[in-house]
Amino acid sequence: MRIAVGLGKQGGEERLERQGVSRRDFMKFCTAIAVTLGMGPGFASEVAAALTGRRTSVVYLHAAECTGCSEALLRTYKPFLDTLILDTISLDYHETIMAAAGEAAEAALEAAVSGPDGFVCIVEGAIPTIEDGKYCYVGGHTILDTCKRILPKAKAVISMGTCACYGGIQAAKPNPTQSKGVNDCFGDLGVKAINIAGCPPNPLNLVGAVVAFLKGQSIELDELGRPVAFFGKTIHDLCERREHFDAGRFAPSFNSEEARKGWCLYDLGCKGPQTYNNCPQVLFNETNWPVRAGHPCIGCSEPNFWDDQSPFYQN
Ligand code: FSX
Ligand code: SF4
Ligand code: F3S
Repeated sequence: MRIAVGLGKQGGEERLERQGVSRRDFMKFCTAIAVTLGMGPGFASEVAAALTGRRTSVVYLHAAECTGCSEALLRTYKPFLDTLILDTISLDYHETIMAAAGEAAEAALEAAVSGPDGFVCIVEGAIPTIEDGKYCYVGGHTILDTCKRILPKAKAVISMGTCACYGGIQAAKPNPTQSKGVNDCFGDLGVKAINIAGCPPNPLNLVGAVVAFLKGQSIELDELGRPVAFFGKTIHDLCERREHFDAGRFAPSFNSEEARKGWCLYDLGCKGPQTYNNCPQVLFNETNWPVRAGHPCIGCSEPNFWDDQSPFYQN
């Protein structure tokens, strides 16, 4: 089946076709991204054109983290993001999913960051800084040094996940490795990363930011560096249990009939009122989000949430 979304033969049309991604699935995905960006479903073809135009080199660096961000990215949607990103954007370096290893991987990184057309850099994980960053080595270099060398050269830097944005669990007290987020660490080198917060973040928010960049669209950020289009409202304001909160109907326990009936989880520890993210609108895996599944929001898109928002549960 052909993918006719108004792009040149050099674009993603043939690449997606080769991967067996149908036009219908691809356009469904583009509609979801357009809606995530707040552009409305009518802009799906613009999103498609951005994603299937000239390939943009993307370098994805792993620092100190659990790899949950990449796991979320790889399992999210149809067409699966690895197909889309590997074949549409040019993901030239990603330690978890690239075939190359050892010196070949190092060479791929060097080639990507010295190409004539520049590159976008995505960072996942926090940057350990104590003792010259020796608690996170990749390929014989500390991630601290690698980021210092690479990030200032990138056309755009995106922090994927709360660890890269603000330090995450690595920076939780007592933060033995003195881990920091990307902007904290490299702001004085002129790095201004877009923060796609969440632990893990929603992959559609990452793709939305990449699409906005490819389209040359300006991305409005809040004071914590997060795109307002994705992080402009609280979980509480978007929550489907909200009418129960407003009516004073609070579930008394996780295993209660009231919790199953959709009553509010505030008394069980929900941090939705102080957490900015679009989970209720965007969902994970087209399926669900924590509060609908009966789990309180733990505030995972906020700085220092491991310290500041815990205890996560009350009973
Ligand atoms: Fe894990 Fe990513 Fe959390 Fe951090 O996620 S899901 S610990 S934000 O860097 O891999
Ligand atoms: Fe707000 Fe949480 Fe209750 Fe939803 S479950 S209405 S986010 S307090
Ligand atoms: Fe995180 Fe709360 Fe969403 S815990 S995934 S911001 S519902």
